[in-house]
Amino acid sequence: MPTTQSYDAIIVGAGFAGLYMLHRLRRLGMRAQVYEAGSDVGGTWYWNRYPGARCDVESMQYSYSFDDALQQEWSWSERFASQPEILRYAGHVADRLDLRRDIQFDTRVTSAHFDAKRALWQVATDRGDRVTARFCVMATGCLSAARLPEIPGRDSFAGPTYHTGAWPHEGVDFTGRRVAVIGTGSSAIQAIPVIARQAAHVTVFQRTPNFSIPSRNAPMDAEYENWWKSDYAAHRAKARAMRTGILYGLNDKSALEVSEEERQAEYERRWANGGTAFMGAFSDLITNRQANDTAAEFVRNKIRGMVRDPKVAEILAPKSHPIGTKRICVDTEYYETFNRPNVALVDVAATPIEAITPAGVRTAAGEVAVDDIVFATGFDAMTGALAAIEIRGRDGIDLAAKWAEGPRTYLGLMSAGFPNLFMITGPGSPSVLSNMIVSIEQHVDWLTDCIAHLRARGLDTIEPTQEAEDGWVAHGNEVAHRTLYPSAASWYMGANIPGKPRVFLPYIGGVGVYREKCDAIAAAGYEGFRLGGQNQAAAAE
Ligand code: NA7
Repeated sequence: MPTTQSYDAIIVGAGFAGLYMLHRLRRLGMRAQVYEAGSDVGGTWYWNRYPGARCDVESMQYSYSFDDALQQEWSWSERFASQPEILRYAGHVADRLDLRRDIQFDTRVTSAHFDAKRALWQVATDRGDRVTARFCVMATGCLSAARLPEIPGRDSFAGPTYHTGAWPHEGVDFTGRRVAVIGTGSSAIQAIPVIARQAAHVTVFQRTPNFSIPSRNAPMDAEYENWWKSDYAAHRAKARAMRTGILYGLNDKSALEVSEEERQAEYERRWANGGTAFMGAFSDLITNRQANDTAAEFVRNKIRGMVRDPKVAEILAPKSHPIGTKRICVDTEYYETFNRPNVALVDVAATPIEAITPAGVRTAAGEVAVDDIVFATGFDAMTGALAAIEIRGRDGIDLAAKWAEGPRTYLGLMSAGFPNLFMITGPGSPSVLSNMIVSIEQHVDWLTDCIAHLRARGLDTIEPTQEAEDGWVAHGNEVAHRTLYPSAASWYMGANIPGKPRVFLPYIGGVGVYREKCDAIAAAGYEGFRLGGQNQAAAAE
């Protein structure tokens, strides 16, 4: 039934960000309502149910830290948690904190308009809800707008098609079937080995090869779990100060200052240990091309060693971007999968996909007949979910229009002209370059303190000044261009979406540094923000 209600806050999304936000706002005594498009909590982990889906941050670190009893009582079964286990964890948290009663599922927010006279957000949903709230929190996720490529004939395919980011809940049985997988990003790299073990045949269509590090996933080591749990608070505190919000060994030496022998030994050690910590092997891998080349060549040689057919190995070995400048992948037997007799690789860079036909995929080299197509083609990252909602701030200004040349935010938390509209892990914050849960907790905590600050002073609104926003955008660009990241055509740069402006979307200054900046800004009375009462809000209209 449609409702007409007013709340203190509307939260859009019931992933890890929305769940924690709801919890914190309730603790402030606020009435918050969550709208969630899915039928249950979990966000990314609700939608991405493809075979092999797994987190590439270690499970002991990919969990909430705000509640010690919660982190002590929960046990992860593996070093890297699988999607079903993370989804169970999200459900457990929702039950434990009794969150579901304030979440309306199967409901998409369609618009959010700011009423400057009343300093209220008017929010509408696809279920006919029309509600108002002082605060509107976009907990919509960075990688939640799944994207299908514009390939001619895409909808003419006669068989079933799937997107990794919107996988059927009942699962898919590929037994005896010929499957095409389009894309070789993190999702494909996790899914391909699992699908290949089941399907009759898999053809992988690769446009850009990616660097992937073996996960060395294993059942949880009891001693390791105990090490974390025996001093969780201290370990978490260290993680929060790290560049990525993940506690792992960072070498502060340059790759170029050590001998070839020491360099190779360091790479070997990290390769054997597995996971994204590989990129911490030396301090300058993301800032110095020559240093980066040594790591990239190490991984290329590993690929050459794992893949039996030298031609296939060369196609799989990335050469067009520095390692780490596209999201580094973590896998279980990805490269080895190409040694299987039932797996074929098509180099789409050499022979582009021309069309999808009723029978399969046609490239410049010919048609490959398949029964199923898996699109592992990614997301409209960081801005896609926000752009899908009609968001209008002061004077009817449209957020998507304001961001036509790229997102503009202050701290990745707010955008000028949109009072009381908050983004959790928005563009301009470390977000996807970090352990998402660490960044989510930091934003939610900061935001909760900010709202408490306003309430304690009888203030109604907060919004960034134009100068503060311009300064933050300039700073974000400046820091990004000190690294090798902008040189890759990645989704970090918006390069995977035709027509999307090429702007480096997340903030690369590091989680620890960023947290200090946010805290200093709050301590200085929310420097760079304009705080106001209702009258000021109306006067500024
Ligand atoms: P990604 O990393 O964006 O990967 C998408 C893949 O799909 C990538 O290999 C693309 O190649 C490929 N792609 C996209 N469009 C096409 C067309 N038209 N033809 C051929 N290939 C195409 O998405 P994922 O879901 O794997 O991972 C997203 C993030 O989720 C991941 O980084 C983790 O943070 C979790 P391209 O590189 O653009 O040439």
